Amino acid sequence: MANEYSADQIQILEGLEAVRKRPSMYIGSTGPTGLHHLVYEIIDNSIDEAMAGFCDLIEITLNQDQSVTVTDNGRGIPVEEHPKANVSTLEVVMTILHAGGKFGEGGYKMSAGLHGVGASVVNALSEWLEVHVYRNDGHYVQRYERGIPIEAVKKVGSSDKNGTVISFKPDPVIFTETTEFEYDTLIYRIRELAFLNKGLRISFKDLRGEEPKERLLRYEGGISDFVVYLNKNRDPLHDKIIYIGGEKEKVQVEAALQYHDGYNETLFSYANNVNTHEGGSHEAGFKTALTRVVNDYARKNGILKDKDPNLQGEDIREGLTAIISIKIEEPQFEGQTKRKLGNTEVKGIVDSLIAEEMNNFLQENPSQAKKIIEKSVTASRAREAARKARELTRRKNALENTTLPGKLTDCTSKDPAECELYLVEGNSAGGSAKGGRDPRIQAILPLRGKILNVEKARLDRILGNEEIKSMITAIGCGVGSDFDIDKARYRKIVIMTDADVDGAHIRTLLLTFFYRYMRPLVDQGYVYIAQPPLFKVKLKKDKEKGDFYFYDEIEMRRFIGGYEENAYDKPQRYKGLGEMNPEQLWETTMDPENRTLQVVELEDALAADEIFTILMGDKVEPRKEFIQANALMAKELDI
Ligand code: 0RA
Repeated sequence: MANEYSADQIQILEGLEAVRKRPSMYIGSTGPTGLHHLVYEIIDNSIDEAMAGFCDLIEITLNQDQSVTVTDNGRGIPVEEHPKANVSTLEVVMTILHAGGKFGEGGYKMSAGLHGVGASVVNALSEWLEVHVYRNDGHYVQRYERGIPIEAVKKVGSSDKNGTVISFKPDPVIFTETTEFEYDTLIYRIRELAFLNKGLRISFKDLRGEEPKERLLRYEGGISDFVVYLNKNRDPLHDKIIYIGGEKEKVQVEAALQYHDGYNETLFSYANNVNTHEGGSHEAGFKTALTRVVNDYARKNGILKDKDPNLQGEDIREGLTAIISIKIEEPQFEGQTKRKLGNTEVKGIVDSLIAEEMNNFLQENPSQAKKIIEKSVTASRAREAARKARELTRRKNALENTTLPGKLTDCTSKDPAECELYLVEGNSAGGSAKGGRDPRIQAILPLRGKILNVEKARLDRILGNEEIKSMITAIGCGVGSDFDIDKARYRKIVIMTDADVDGAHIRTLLLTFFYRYMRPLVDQGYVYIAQPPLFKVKLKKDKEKGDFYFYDEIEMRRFIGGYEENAYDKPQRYKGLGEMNPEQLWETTMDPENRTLQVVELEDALAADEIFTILMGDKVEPRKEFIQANALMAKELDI
């Protein structure tokens, strides 16, 4: 060996280099989202082992040194010499790209992970990573630094248990923004995995704070428990969760559903534990089956008469909370965010399973069937009313020959890729924004007062609201099922509200609206939140004379701490955007060269749904609890 690298080692080094050079290609980003993907990637391997039936406990621990440990009681990654590579299979799995599951014998389901890139990518992006394998009565270890093995796999003792323990510390050289894991982000995904894998125990420990936190998640009811969880702040129309499960042509299908008395549809679909929020063949199969079966039942039982038109899918899904989860050997993920299931054969499989079971349910539970169908009929009437209302405005608009709302100050460019729409709270701030903007690419739409709470209203009422109407016409992509993102007139939609309680409230209302009715805008990162400064400090003294802006109090105090007290005027706290003149607003908040915009990321649909139903729904108790549990937010939100 001496100083020469073998062909295998060269392959490893080249692979590592590729990953470290372009980490985003493998994990999406090097921001917080990418950082958390590292953990999901490692957990997914253990989940695969559980899906194969060899593991029933996974433990995830956030350690004090910012590393994380994932333990499972599966078979243990094979440590025996790899038939081709001359080294331990463990080393191959941990160092060669895409080597994850190919080395097992059958049954081992790969690529539960979205990126499906495997442990070697996590290894390459970690300052260090250590694996312990318990298998064949032995305890084996290997350690790596930035993906490179420090020594060969070593047996360090004997053991009577089986399993794999992987600890790693993300490399700060790669994750320059942050290497700190967020408890809330991780617990949502972990809970989701526990729901999706019935009976699996997943423990989550956080040892970083003064008081260690620990939770054990295990749902014997699987996705039925998931529906109970999602509906806990809603009022169900029927007690029993409808559960459907079956397998056909090696595709496992599960669905759970329950109606509530609200108006929103909450449908989460999964393929191999990946949230397919762009939908796909499983979702299509589910929807067609549900629509057909409910219509057939309604006709046979005289609820729909011959002359009545069919109920539409969206009517039947009003107030529906449903999970559909399928497991398939070779999932094809497509779409803009690779979150759409492509496997065409799945549609028919899901359709036939759902149709049969759903039909049985309706036959066996006539009183629940009646409630569900009555609700759909009401929804259908409301939809018809909304359609008429929309038609009327369209006609009116055509007459007046102004399709765009009068309050909109549009930009001159017509290229959506460079256009930005600022949704601004109140007229006075709207005035400053108009004066300060770049009129070529920045449009301003002032919103007066509070917009309607869309969580509590049906689409027809929502569409009657002036503020919402003007927003929809300005953006140009329609709404709800008519929504078409390709018609967006702006690529950035920026919410600019005051940094106070009312501002936070309006922001939440707008986000709820986008989330519920213009979801692709959020999924594709079109929605932003402007970050106006909170403080201004004016330095009086000679050289450094001028205005300085700060976005939080700590930053501002640190700054004035560096000066004599008489060197500056009393710091000014901006209570509203209206207090800033156009130049100041431009300089601090709107100038693309200087501003910071926060992109709204709701990758976690589960978390978003929960927060919106709590904050915007009817029930007061959960809202109080939420606010108490999130004391910091309570200062911001007036609800
Ligand atoms: C390949 C083959 C076998 C197990 C595994 C991979 C495996 C990988 C991971 C990753 C985390 N935990 C894991 N547990 C198991 C099966 C080898 C055999 O036949 O025993």
